[in-house]
Amino acid sequence: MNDIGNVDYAGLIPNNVELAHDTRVKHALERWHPGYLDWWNDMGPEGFQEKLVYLRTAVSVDPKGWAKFDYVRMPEYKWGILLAPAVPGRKIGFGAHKGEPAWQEVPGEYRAMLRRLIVIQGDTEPASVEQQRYLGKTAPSLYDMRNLFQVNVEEGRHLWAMVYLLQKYFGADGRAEAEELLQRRSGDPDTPRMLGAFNEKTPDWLSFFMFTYFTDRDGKMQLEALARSGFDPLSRTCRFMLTEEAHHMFVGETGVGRIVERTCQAMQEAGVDDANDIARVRKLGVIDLPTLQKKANLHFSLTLDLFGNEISTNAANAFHAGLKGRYREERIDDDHVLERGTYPVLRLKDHKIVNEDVPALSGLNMRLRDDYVADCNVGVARWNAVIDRFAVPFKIKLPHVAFHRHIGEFAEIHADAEGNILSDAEWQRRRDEFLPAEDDRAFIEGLMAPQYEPARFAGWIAPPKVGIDNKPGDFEYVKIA
Ligand code: BYC
Repeated sequence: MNDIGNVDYAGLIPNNVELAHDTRVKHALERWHPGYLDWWNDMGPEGFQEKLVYLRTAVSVDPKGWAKFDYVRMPEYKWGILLAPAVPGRKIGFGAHKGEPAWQEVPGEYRAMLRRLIVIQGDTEPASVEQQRYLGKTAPSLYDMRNLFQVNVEEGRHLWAMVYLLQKYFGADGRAEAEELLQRRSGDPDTPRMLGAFNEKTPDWLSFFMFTYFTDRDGKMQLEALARSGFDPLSRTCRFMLTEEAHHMFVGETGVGRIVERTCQAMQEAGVDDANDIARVRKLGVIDLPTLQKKANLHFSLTLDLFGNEISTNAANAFHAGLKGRYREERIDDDHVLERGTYPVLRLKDHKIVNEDVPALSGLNMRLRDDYVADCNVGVARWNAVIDRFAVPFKIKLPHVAFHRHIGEFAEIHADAEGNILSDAEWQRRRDEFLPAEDDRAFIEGLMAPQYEPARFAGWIAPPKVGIDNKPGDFEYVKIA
């Protein structure tokens, strides 16, 4: 066994779960592997599969040095099963079982609920790879292409992470679920992915950056909540996934930030002061800020739907059972049981949006969503700081939570970005003010020409401040030739 850190890196499936001694699960995973590769080849990045990509591979779970960078062909990426180290004597931190030892096996009474959470989490991972399938063909640089593929292979690894839990702890049902995770397809009318946002298209690179900024951040929040789980293998799995997830949000935040920077710079060079003079800005070959705002509105609102209903018995049950906690549960100063107490939630009452205190357990989806919105605003402030640096009078702003919703209380109304309720007719008339319209989409798609020369970037995006793994600006992140 070639042990790098605490990871068995020698076999087909690198792991730190002693797979070599767990023949049942090892065989189940080995049987699943060819189907996974078929899925990757059919639905993973289109083209470039034979190219060498400078990727990081997790080879350890040591927080100080877990990744190794090297050129790899994507189908040969070592998708492994890595759990964060066990915390000796870990106790369940919330719910009815608070203070009891964390479970190492699935508690029978919660089996169905736990399986559902793991399957939903697992389903999002391949879905995002499917959504991003065609982007390599229009990559604005080799640096960006490499980041896309990095995100893709890691989402693939996150699927492995959930499949491991299903196959190890859920027997025949788990194996069936693992198969189905390879069968569903993003956007397919007959076999769609489970959650709405994962059936949308990611047609261009602005969408990709918005997706990795907003939707991967839902991933962060949900993984943070599952990392508190009383089911210790899920907790440890999610804790390690979070280390990888950080890069995905970095790609999103810096991607949008670099587009903002390039737009402001082009405006400054051309002496265009009015950010709303869309026609003049577009003539410069950059993405105007109002269109960028509309894309943010779209991706933010689609992602809010992923937090479920305002009032949720599922969320209450999962917390009560000790399966899914809150964001940074251990830092919250309360009893961690929540049988008393309330949480303020925005609701629709008599066709008005009002704040209502609901039982804290029922409002857990909204508590996580509020934490999410606060986290989103941090990066938005950084984008605005770039705009300020160029003294352009424009501010990017997250829309109201009632805007453009398909799940929950606000699904039945239309609201503008400020949260004013609109009639159906008014919404139809003004929709294009808030969301990308056909001509916006066509303009952005028209900009998406590939730039595959090392050190070169498409004209609508600024280069990054630093390279990946501290590589110099002309580094060949993907060997295209
Ligand atoms: N679409 O009680 P409710 C990521 C269903 S992203 C369709 O409010 P709950 C990633 C719901 O299933 C993170 N259906 O639901 C990011 C329920 O149906 P059933 C993924 C929806 O359970 C980028 C019914 O409506 N992980 O990792 O409280 C790239 C009642 O709803 C939707 C997780 O989500 C929807 N949007 O909340 C790659 C964590 N919303 O069961 C990866 C696991 C609700 O009554 N999932 N419904 O038939 C959960 O914790 C929860 O299931 C949810 C929903 C937060 C999703």
